Amino acid sequence: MTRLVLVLGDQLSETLSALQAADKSSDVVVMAEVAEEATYVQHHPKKIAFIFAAMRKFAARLRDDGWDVRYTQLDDTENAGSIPGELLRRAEDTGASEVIATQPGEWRLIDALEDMPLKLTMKPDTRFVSTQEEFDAWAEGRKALRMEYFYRDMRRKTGLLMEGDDPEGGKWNYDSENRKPAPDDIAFSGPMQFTPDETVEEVLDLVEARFGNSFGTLRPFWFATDQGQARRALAHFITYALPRFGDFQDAMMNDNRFLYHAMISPYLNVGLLDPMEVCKAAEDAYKDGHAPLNAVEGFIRQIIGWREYVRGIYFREGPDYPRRNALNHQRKLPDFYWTGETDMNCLSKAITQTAEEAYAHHIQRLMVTGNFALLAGINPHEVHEWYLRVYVDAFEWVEAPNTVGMSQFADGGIIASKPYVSSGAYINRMSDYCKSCRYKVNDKTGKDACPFNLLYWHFLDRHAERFAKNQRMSQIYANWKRMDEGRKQTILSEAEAFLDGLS
Ligand code: FAD
Ligand code: DLZ
Ligand code: SF4
Repeated sequence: MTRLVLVLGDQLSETLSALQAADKSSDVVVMAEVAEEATYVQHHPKKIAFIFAAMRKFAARLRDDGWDVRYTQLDDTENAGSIPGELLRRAEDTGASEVIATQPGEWRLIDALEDMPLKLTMKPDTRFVSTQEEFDAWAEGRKALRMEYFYRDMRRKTGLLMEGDDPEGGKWNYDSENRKPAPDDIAFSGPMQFTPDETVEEVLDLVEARFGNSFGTLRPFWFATDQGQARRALAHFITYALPRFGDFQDAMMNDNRFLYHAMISPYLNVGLLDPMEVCKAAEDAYKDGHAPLNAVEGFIRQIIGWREYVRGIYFREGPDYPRRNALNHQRKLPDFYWTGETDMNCLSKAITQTAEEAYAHHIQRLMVTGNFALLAGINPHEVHEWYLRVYVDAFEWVEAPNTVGMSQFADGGIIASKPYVSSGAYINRMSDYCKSCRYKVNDKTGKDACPFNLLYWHFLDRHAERFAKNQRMSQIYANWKRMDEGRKQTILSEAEAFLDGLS
């Protein structure tokens, strides 16, 4: 009896559990470009194009491999418009009454599949280092779910950078060596870029016609869209950027959008790259003497540490997680998040780059756009939707914990032990943004004062009850307490005036 095998746009791996559980000789693979997935938030056009192009190429690969693939393009007249709708239509065509799926990376779609009037076998997504059972067992009974301890377990489990039971080099974490400020220039030309082939060009035309008015520019489009290209992009990063990845991981520059970052998150998240393949390539670079330990450890930690950990949190915390708002922040997202039109150079640069590339690196997301939203008290759900829309690598399982938890502290401190907030001084130390800004980063008050300086104290003051007792913040609160009362009032009233101006 024929069964339907669902392959979603971020499940483009031959090792997918649904494919492994199916029978090539009798089952039918269903893949569909559908309006519901393309519009549940208004994604960046580059993101939609990346997913559709990679889906089309993966479908061709499965066909070459002998699978019967029923692929629906967005503009097919019979397109039912949603994943469950497409499965029902294909069930009618083929007489199938059963669907094999791999668990989607979003509660919304899990619920939609479970509500279908078809028998559903939902397999776990095995394209991760950790299973959810493992994560839950690790989390159970712990007072604090700190990533570092989970990461150590993942090192032990994978054997990556281990000397027997001990970490390579004697330390688990080399982060203290990874905080160098922006260098004068960067010796890496950026991620490998690919000229669109016929399949990609067709998708670009479709996306331009249907989603051309969304935030962000579609062309030039240079992402890898199949496994072979993604592997070349990875090899390019390992050869030319990994050795310096650690040193400048937190740096930001006016004229360099990628620094030594990998730009592989989209490829990992849709399944064109496997996390262990990526980490082993990095480990080999260390063993061959090509890249130093601080770089390789830092890079591997992002993948088997942070990436796995945020996924564990998303599925452990449940569907309400993206709606949490522990700090009761209610302000509307400022319009400049959609235009980049602000005198604050750091924000303008990060947002313009986001519009053009559908990419910004971690510190831009956390310490520029995220930091500002948190300091200004923007509603975290609006912030979450912005991040989910604008980045090519954004899928809820990874985006929501990073935004709602790490960046906006809206989960009340599950992920972050203290809020990631800073004044302009941090941005000035790590970037060259402030040199060309209309505001003065060293001015704490007055018409030229950097807004981050004003909002920083405003945030700390309005949330003093919650954070003053936090040991890691006691020094900052002591500084605030010591400050002259008149100066405090000036800072607070200038911050209020700035916030009023936002809306
Ligand atoms: P590199 O800096 O080169 O790092 C290598 C890899 O490590 C990345 O490709 C990624 O797979 C992984 N990684 C690094 N940090 C994280 C992290 N915190 N969580 C998960 N994986 C990580 N990452 C996404 O993949 N999708 C998102 O939607 C997303 N949203 C974010 C929202 C906010 C507010 C913040 C602060 C971070 C977010 N991140 C997200 C994490 C991180 O910013 C991106 O993974 C990274 O910028 C991707 O670029 P890269 O490949 O050049 O990363
Ligand atoms: C993000 C996305 C988009 C834009 N379009 C599709 C699509 O048309 N068909 C599809 O199967 N998947 C798409 N995706 C990815 C899904 O939204 C993703 O699988 C869920 O959000 C779960 O992570
Ligand atoms: Fe950003 Fe302030 Fe620096 Fe301007 S001065 S770039 S607003 S941190």
